[in-house]
Amino acid sequence: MPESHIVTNLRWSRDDVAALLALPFPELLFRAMSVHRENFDPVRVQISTLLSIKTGGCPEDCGYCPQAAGHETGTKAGKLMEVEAVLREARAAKEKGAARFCMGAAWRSPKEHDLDTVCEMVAGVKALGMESCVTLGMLSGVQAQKLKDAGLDYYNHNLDTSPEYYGKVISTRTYQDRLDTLGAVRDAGINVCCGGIVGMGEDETDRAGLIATLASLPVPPESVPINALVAVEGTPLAKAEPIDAIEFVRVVAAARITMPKSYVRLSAGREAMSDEAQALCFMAGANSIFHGDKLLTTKNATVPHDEALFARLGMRAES
Ligand code: SAM
Ligand code: DTB
Ligand code: SF4
Repeated sequence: MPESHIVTNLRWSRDDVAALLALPFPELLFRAMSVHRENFDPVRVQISTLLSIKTGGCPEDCGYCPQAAGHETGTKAGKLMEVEAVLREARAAKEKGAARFCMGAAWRSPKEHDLDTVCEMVAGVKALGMESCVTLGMLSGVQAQKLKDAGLDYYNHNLDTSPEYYGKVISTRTYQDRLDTLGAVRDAGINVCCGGIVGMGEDETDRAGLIATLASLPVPPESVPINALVAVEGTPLAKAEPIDAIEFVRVVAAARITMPKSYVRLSAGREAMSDEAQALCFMAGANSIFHGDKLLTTKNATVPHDEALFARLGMRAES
């Protein structure tokens, strides 16, 4: 692999990424750490807070997701929250140090009147002086532009896994559908937040395929969430073998090396992860987390636990 790949954003092949993932661990970590400090302050972590603004009852069949209507997970389906209730949560998140407020809805794609309500939420979050992010499913170009006009900073839309493994996890939409929405978001001038999930029974080639696809998008995502599957009872992936912590760190390191200027978010799965594994992820270049006791429907690492971990590691929230 040419050295130049490490500092410039040339396209990455799956083989390039597979070669990174297979490096001796100290070598991989050293390269990831070097790229990280060339582009970021390695002790600073961007803090986002998540809120589920519309929970459950989703018509899609994503095999990992507790919110799919077809999975019996005990997740109660709700209506879209009121704007004021969402903004109360945003204010509380700001007081706890979050710089970005991310709102998630269990939709295949937003209906027009719901999108208008979400636009009000985005404008309200912006007015609080926070960055805004939403994840609402598939979007048309016109819908993306509406969100941009409301002041949206980031749109989260994950590719989740490799193009080849995708159909084993989700049947109600295609990889190309995902890429089309990412294109609409990019064209509207909104920052892209796009990553995936590991620990869904995929192999190393699939992990390489995911990272290579993300790094080879026309413009790499500004934010790359790497989720460890939260295996939820009642979903088809409930019994998936948990990902080995070292394998997980390798994926974080590969994301950092291939997308040097992107924020890499250590996303779902921190609750089940040891402090030592999280520390390795931060060393490997993860520089963003979800902070708060809940993700969308599942538990996150608790706020006091994160505060203690940051203190032990001498790390700080990005202001
Ligand atoms: N419905 C929209 C969509 O799928 O694009 C937005 C919400 S969806 C819950 C956001 C992302 O959460 C998914 O793309 C997936 O990557 C992640 N996710 C969902 N369930 C998860 C789980 N059990 N473990 C880890 N990540 C999960
Ligand atoms: C992302 O990549 N992970 C977040 C956020 N983007 C929307 C969601 C994680 C969800 C974990 C399962 C749940 O809490 O329902
Ligand atoms: Fe629906 Fe999103 Fe869950 Fe898939 S990941 S079932 S689209 S809420």
